[in-house]
Amino acid sequence: MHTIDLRSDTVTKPTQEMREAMARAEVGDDVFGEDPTVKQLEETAAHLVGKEAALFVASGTMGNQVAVLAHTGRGNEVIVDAESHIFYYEVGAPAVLSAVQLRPVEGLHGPDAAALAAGAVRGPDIHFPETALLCLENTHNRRGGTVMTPDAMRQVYLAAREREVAVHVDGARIFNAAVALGVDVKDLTCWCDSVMFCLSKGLGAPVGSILAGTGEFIARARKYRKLLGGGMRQAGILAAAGLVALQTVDRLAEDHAHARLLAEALAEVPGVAVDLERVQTNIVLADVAGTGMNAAQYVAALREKGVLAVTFGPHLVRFVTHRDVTRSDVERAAAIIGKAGVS
Ligand code: TLP
Repeated sequence: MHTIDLRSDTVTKPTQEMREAMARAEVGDDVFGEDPTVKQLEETAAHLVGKEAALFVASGTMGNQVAVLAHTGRGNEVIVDAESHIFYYEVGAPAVLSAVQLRPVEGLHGPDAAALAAGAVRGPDIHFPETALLCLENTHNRRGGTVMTPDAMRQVYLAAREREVAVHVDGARIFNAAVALGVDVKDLTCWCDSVMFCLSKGLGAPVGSILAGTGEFIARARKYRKLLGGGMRQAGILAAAGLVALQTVDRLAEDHAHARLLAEALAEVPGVAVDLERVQTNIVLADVAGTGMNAAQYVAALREKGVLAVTFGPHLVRFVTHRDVTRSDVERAAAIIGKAGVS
């Protein structure tokens, strides 16, 4: 019996179609601007999210950090949600690379986001750092894959713009948000100055993310990517898979249906609490405190039975659905989780 890997949507393997596209890809030296496949991916991606230009980067983390570098100056402050990936999971990179200070704000992903954003922007006091940037995350990973609506993003964007603060969106899973909301992704990305999205998560490419924004911003970002050692040469090999990945956006609805199925089954397990309202895309967070196990013990018990998940807090476990888990895998995982030893 094969293991059902629900640790992340990053674990998907490239499809046959991607491998064939990679093998066929026309390539060149992208640092010289000569890789036609990378160019095609960047143009396609920019068009898709309604921005002037885009940059192919090695990872979501690199995309976010290049954005922070390009939007800020030394000593600036960057407003982020207190549970954001940029604050929580990027190894403190804004401090190391951009020499900026992060201002984690609780609730920046919630209904009061615009007011909180407005309140967090610093005034002219001599003691204060200058606020240069505000980052949103959509969907929000640590908040269970929950979506931010176009209207909520618009309000934050307007509040920031009024105060001359740029907005970057960590849209690692922005297409999950668009599909869940039933909107064009542009209805979300029009409310920001720059957006990063990942090709290597739900879209299934082996490697890579996109940073998009104005032409001038992307020109600066390109230089910062080089500074970070992210100038890749015959990267068309990777971009080719990214182009195939971009054609699979609609399939994400399937992952969302699978997550719901799993969440509903988990919610029935004694001792496990799932907030079903927050299961909006492909992520399920389960609080296992009531089982008498902590998250690490629970994850270890699941692993024994062939289901992989990750800890997300002392008692919080995260499950993520993706292309490489089928409906019957999810049903089997649900049955395993419901059984003694793990409940
Ligand atoms: N998230 C990973 C881990 O780092 C937690 C995952 O398994 O979910 N923004 C968001 C919202 C993300 O969830 C991630 C990856 C990134 C950025 C970074 O992308 P990569 O892993 O490509 O650097």
